[in-house]
Amino acid sequence: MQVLVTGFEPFGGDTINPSALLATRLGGGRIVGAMVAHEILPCAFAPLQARLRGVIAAHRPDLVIAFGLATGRAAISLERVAINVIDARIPDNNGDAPVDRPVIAEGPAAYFSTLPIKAAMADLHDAGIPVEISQTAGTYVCNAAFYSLMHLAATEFPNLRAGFVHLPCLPDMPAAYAGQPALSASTMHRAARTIIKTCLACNTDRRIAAGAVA
Ligand code: PCA
Repeated sequence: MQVLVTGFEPFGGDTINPSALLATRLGGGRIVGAMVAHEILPCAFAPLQARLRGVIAAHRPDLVIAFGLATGRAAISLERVAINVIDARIPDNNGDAPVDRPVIAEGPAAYFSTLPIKAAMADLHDAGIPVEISQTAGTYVCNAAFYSLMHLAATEFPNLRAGFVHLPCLPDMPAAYAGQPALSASTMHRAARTIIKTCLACNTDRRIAAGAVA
C-alpha cells in the first residue's frame, strides 16, 4: 500500500502552513505497513491540476489525503464534498483571484470524498481529538485541489481513494494569538496517523449522523 499526503505552501501573509509541516512530518514514514510519501502543493489555482496529476503518476498511491489550513476552525475537519466553483476572496500566491469560475470546465457540479470520513470521525473522537464532518471546503485553493484530486480519481486513476482534511491553526500562528482556535502539531500528527489507519482498515464507511441543520 502506498499513501500520499499533501500539504500547502503558506498563503495570505502567513509564513507557515500547518498542512505543509504535517505532510513533511508524515512523509517517509510507515503506517501499519503502508509507505507514506508527501508533496507540498503551491497555493495557486493555475498549476493545481497538472501538479496533482504529476505527483499521483510519480507516487502511484492507493490513497491520497490532502491537508490544508482553515483558520477559524477548532477541529480536524473531514471534508465531505468538493464543488466545481472557484470564488477567491483573496488572491492566490500567483496573484490570481478568479470569481465564479469552474475548477474544471465540463466537470460535474461536485464530487464526494471517497475516504471513510464517518469511521475516521469515530476513531478520532475515540482518540480524544476534536473532529467534525465539514459540509464545505470553501471556494478557494483547497476546494479546487480537492475537486481536481477527485476528478483525477474519477477520470484517470480509478482505483485511487482520496479526500481532503482541513486543519486548525497552530498555537504559534498570529491568527491564534489573535484569538482563533488552534491545535498542537503533535495532535495534528496523531490525528493524521489515525485517519490513515482508519482508511487502510476500512473500505466501507460507517453510517453515523454528522450532518448540519442549516
Ligand atoms: N488553505 C486554503 C488554501 C491553502 C490552505 O492551506 C484553503 O482552505 O483554501
